[in-house]
Amino acid sequence: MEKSLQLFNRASHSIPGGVNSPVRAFKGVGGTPVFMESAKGAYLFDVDGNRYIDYINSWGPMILGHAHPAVTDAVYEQLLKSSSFGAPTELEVDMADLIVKMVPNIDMIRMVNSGTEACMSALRLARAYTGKNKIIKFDGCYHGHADSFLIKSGSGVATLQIQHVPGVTQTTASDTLTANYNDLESVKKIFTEHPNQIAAVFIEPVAGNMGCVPPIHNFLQQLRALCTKENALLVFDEVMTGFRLAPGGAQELYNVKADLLTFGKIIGGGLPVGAYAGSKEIMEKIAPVGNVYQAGTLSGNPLAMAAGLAVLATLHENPAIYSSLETKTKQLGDGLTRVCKEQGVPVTINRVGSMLSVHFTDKPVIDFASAQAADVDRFKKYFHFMLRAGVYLAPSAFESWFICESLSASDIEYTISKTSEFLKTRA
Ligand code: KE4
Repeated sequence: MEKSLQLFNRASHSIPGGVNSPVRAFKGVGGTPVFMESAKGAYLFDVDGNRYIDYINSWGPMILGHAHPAVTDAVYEQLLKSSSFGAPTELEVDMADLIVKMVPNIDMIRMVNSGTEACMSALRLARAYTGKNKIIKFDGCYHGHADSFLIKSGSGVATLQIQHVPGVTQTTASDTLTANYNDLESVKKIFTEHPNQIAAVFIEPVAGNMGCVPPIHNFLQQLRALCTKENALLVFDEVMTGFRLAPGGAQELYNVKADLLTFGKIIGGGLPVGAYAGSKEIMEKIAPVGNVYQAGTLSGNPLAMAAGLAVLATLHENPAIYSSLETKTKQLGDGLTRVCKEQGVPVTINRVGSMLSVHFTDKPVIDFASAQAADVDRFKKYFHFMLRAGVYLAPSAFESWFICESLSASDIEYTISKTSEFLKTRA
């Protein structure tokens, strides 16, 4: 028996589902998860010595590729000085200053330990700042696993088809209202039905948790105007898009200013980091300046700051990385579209920057319903065909792929040719 399967069987006795995060369990595609041993650049190596071209990149953080020397050197050097102090460090100030410089429209930022914590904290802050309780999120968007966001969520909640997450009380759920992505009228309707009750609208400015679903023309701009008119905060969840779509994330790419932003993934360089940011006026409601309490033993952890700073500094000093990522991702998307067309297989490829997803449907995928309407069974077969071919895709039709800077033209061509082989099987 291969070592991955042995480890999975062992893990299943002491870890729920054998994994520490449900999306890793392959429930969205069937089979059992592959256990990884190491990674370098664009490649993963599993415990049985198999190599994979990696299109997950730890669900986004590894934008420079795995084990990038700038990151490994920085973390190793910091580790020798100890891994945590529980006291402020210069690294945290450098990190905050760099992010404030790179991201438009923010004065202050607070570090936490995950995207979930960032969104949970931004929610508490939005409620405190506005004095209102309800929020609007979008079907298929995922903002981490805090109770208030586990309503019609994407990512693993969608993959596992969990309609109502037990443990989330009806009281909590009643304060979260859901609209349809790219459908401004559905948002307006909620505001009309709940006058002066909405604290904030949370959105993934490019959705990555129902596959990659971009905003349609002007949607974000109109949402911005609506939130301003309704005195609700607009919160861009940039845990995925931050520092990936542009140095200044989706705010820069779409030239739309949110009131609060959440970050994660890339800013930790693969170590556990989240953050939330906004104007001085809003952020100084947070303790110890204001009374909105939020805390964390390992928030701003020096190892995580060292890793995150190494990645952000590399991106900041080499903006050409973004055009390189765009070129690679476009080459991949165009190639996949071409081979599907050659084989007469309907496909919609959604792509923004270095986020991409493949939907086997001839219809546009602009929201959660249209993502769900695609041929998910064909995606499952595609996933396993590519895995056997040494290509590691997102193990769910409701996830985005992430391209890293280490990905080579031959990796991309290999991915396209193996996709063509899969399509010829008529699976
Ligand atoms: P974390 O708590 O997983 O660090 O971040 C939550 C989160 C918040 N906002 C967005 C837009 C996100 O995509 C995420 C987490 N993304 C998933 C992948 N779709 C993480 C993978 C997992 O759950 O293991």
